[in-house]
Amino acid sequence: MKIDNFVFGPEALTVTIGTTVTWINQDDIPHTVVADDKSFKSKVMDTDERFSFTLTKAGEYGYFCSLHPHMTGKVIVKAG
Ligand SMILES: [Cu+2]
Repeated sequence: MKIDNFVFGPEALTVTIGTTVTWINQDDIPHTVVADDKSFKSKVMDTDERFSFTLTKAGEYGYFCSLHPHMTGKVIVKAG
């Protein structure tokens, strides 16, 4: 997953249980990745920093950037 120009790309990602998702901040300004249900939460990522999280439960995980709450994305986790 990348973060660039205030956008998470792709906006929605579908993975299977056990997948580790990595977000890379390719923007010129800091961003975070925070799940709506707080199941994952990055620190503030500067340019080229990354955050990884392994998804171990099926479901839909909406997330946003806590610095720019209009930035949102979603990870859909399906049983393998
Ligand atoms: Cu942001």
